[in-house]
Amino acid sequence: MNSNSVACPLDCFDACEAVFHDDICKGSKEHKVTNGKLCVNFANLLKEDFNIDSYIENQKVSLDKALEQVVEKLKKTDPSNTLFYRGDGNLGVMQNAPKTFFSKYGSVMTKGSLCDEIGAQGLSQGRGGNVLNPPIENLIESDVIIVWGRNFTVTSPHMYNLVKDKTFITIDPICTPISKKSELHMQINPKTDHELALLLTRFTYMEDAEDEEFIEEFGEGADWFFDLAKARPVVSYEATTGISLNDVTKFFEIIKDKKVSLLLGLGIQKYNEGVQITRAVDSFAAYIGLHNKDVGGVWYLDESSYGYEQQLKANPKKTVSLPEVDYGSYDLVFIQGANPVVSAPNTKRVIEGLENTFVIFFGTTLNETSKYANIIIPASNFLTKRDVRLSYGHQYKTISNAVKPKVEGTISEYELTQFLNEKFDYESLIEQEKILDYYINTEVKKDYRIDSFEFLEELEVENLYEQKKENEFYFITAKRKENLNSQFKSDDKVYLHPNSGFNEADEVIVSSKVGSAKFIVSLSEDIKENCLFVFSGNRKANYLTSEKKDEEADSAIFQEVLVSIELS
Ligand SMILES: Nc1nc2c(c(=O)[nH]1)N[C@H]1C(S)=C(S)[C@@H](COP(=O)(O)OP(=O)(O)OC[C@H]3O[C@@H](n4cnc5c(=O)[nH]c(N)nc54)[C@H](O)[C@@H]3O)O[C@H]1N2
Ligand SMILES: Nc1nc2c(c(=O)[nH]1)N[C@H]1C(S)=C(S)[C@@H](COP(=O)(O)OP(=O)(O)OC[C@H]3O[C@@H](n4cnc5c(=O)[nH]c(N)nc54)[C@H](O)[C@@H]3O)O[C@H]1N2
Ligand code: SF4
Ligand SMILES: [Mo]
Repeated sequence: MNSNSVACPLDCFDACEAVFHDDICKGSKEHKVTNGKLCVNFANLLKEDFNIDSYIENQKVSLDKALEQVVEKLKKTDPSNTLFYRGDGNLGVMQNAPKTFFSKYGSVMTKGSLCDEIGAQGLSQGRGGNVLNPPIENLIESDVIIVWGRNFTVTSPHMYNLVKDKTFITIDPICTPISKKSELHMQINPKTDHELALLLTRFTYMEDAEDEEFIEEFGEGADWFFDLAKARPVVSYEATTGISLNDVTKFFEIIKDKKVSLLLGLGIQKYNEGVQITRAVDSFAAYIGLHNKDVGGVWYLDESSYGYEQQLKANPKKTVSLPEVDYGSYDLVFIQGANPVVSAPNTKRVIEGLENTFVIFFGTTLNETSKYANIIIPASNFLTKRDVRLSYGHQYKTISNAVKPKVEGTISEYELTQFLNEKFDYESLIEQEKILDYYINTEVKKDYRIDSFEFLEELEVENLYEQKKENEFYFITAKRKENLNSQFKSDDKVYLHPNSGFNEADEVIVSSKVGSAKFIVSLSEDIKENCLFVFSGNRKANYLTSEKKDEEADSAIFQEVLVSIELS
């Protein structure tokens, strides 16, 4: 074990390892995925202007004073009227510590996610709970990689580096960097992936390409699924999905007799019926036989802590759906590692809520959300605290050492939890070393093979294309190379196709049923003509999105929205 290793704490598939030496961080050569290189976001993080000051009502105070105030406030408030809200600013396992205190204290907590939960449930339903990724070697050994609703080169640059010589097929409404490296780019209409899955299933049958062995041994309901696929004339899918039958034929030419991997991303699931849509896509994958193979398989965001006994376990008494959180309905809200003013849906509603409650913000930086905080507690930065980082992209874990002395006036998640436990006479946590040693020393056996597969038998999706008016656009958000969600300097423009009728640098007001906001236009051929594109982390994007949760997973549906544009 390298005592100079540092884990990148950012929410990213790669979970890279850096080595700290002479005040410099370099990409570890021993970590298979990192392979000696770090990315622009890691560089951004090293340059980050970390907050080291505590504040009460915008006045700088000592950390002791701020903590004293937190305790006093918590003691005076009815715990059942408080909310604990955690984001994904740092994915180390030690981030789970504060939640254990707030669960004992009795705060309401959140369920669902702003991220991957919809897709995870879609996969879980068909596979009897097993949503594990195959080992990365299965990907490396495959011939063809289908990238479906995933911005592969941007959101996992190191995993991409391991497979960059493969043949790619991309299914995405946007011309992404990976689509440009692909043999085939199916520029699909948003929220029609379930239809494409059915069309591909239909062709699989016509091409005699179904995996009879898998279906026979593990599958249930394959006939029903196939019935769904043939319920509509093949040509009718062309108009709705925007994918030509020629492209479908080409798809089968490319994958014929090849070892195939499928990388699924968030793009297919940010919708009200995202669970069903994901399950339709996974059912196609099962039909064609991608599961349970020695090479290839289906990858999504893995359950990174699978197989570990949770060392920092919280048992909340009451939970609320994350996207629908109504901050103003609580007397006190504790926010850790999050920036909901930018990252949660319906920004106007979030701000109004935060203005109407008492906010304690615990983060490494000041951000759009900390502006609404009554108390700010500065968290110690990643170079100054120990941690372990598990990955949702691959099977390797990364150990983070405290390679720099703690900055005076900051406090780690573990220390804050111990402090609060003591003040409330709660049992203290076990030693941090023991928690970390458990994660470091436990080898988890992950079996990605599924015992049974239940094909999707019914599909009920309200199509956005049926609601969309001539002058409206689909609203697409995807991650940006130089940002990690809302962290670091953002690009706040809207991107439109040159045929959209707008000009470069136009000032426009974009409106949805939820709200509206002003943006500057940038034109790009990469955007599908019927789409308006913004980067995730755009400071105004979520003025347009609805807080309504999806139909099954208590999660955000950032793309269940149509927008119109006018010159401002
Ligand atoms: N550089 C960088 N890396 C990151 C992040 C970051 O902010 N920056 N964030 C991290 C996080 S939190 C996560 S969850 C992961 C997410 O990683 P990804 O799953 O790659 O997430 P997105 O960038 O949202 O990519 C979604 C893709 O789906 C496409 N898409 C949109 N709508 C549809 C649709 O209806 N159908 C189809 N087929 N495609 C569609 C988009 O154009 C986009 O290319 O990335 C992680 N990695
Ligand atoms: N429209 C739209 N909205 C989206 C998305 C989208 O695709 N479209 N993507 C969604 C996704 S996938 C995600 S995961 C969310 C992410 O949204 P959030 O969970 O809000 O994460 P970040 O934007 O990264 O904000 C992280 C904050 O955490 C704090 N932080 C960083 N490190 C630490 C630490 O070590 N300790 C503590 N205490 N705090 C720390 C920093 O102050 C930082 O500002 O956004 C979602 N929002
Ligand atoms: S690729 Fe992801 S995990 Fe690796 S250094 Fe960059 S942000 Fe961190
Ligand atoms: Mo995410």
